[in-house]
Amino acid sequence: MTVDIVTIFPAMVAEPLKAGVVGRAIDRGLLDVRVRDLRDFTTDRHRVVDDVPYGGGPGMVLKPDPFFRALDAIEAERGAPLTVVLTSPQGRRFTQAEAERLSARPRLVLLCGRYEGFDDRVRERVTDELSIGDYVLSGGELPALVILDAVARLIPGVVGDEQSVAEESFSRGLLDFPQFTRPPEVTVRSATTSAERVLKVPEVLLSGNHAEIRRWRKREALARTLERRPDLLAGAELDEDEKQMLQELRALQGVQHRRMAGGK
Ligand code: 9D3
Repeated sequence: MTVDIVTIFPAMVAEPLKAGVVGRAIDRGLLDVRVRDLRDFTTDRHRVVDDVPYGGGPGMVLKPDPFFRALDAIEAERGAPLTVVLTSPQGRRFTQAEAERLSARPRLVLLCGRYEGFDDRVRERVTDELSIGDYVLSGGELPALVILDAVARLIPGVVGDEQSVAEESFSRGLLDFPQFTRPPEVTVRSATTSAERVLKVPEVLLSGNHAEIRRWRKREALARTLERRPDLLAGAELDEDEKQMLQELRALQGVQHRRMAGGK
């Protein structure tokens, strides 16, 4: 897959690309990423990328023509068709399903916004407009990195088996089960009372009984999802065993809630 990131702050995205899963995918030739400075596609002496909004108002707007020239250059180099993603607060929410869709595209372009946004005519060459969530950022560079990270790990060979197994629970629509590693006991001091407590790893994980461990993990993943993200359960793919467990957990949770509320 080829990815081109167009930004007025190339340094903001270049460094993070070298680290972790994405960096390794690039080193191994599974991913070909180029960061392009929008200013390189201006034609004036001062390399101006922004201008005042027509109709007045505060702030600046990114000019359309540097984007058009950047897209022409990318298409000449990479070929057509391009999947052109505009990062913007007005976009559809970026989800795992969107990441899966984009990971099947051979040529991706990520356009990063700044200031008050883009001249609306840029959208003429955009195939997808995406937001990463309902909070205000100062530009599209971090969203572009978020999108690339989520997409890259879905490219075959980028992430080893072990992580794809761990990811199963999320793509199935559940939160992860709790994880533990050595040592089997740790002493912690409570943040609030300063009292010392010895925290043990759940017995079942030390038992070596793998069937029992699998069931425990299923149940914990379901319990956490029910507690923290019940909205996910509507879209989750559950087997019969899990549906049964969920019923039990719901009954239990009902009891706990009535207790907490001090109901009679
Ligand atoms: C909707 C807010 N706009 C009206 C005043 C101003 C504005 C705020 C932030 C315009 C652009 C930006 C920069 N943000 C992005 O480019 C952006 C973004 C975000 O802020 N949150 C979540 N996802 C994204 S994707 C791109």
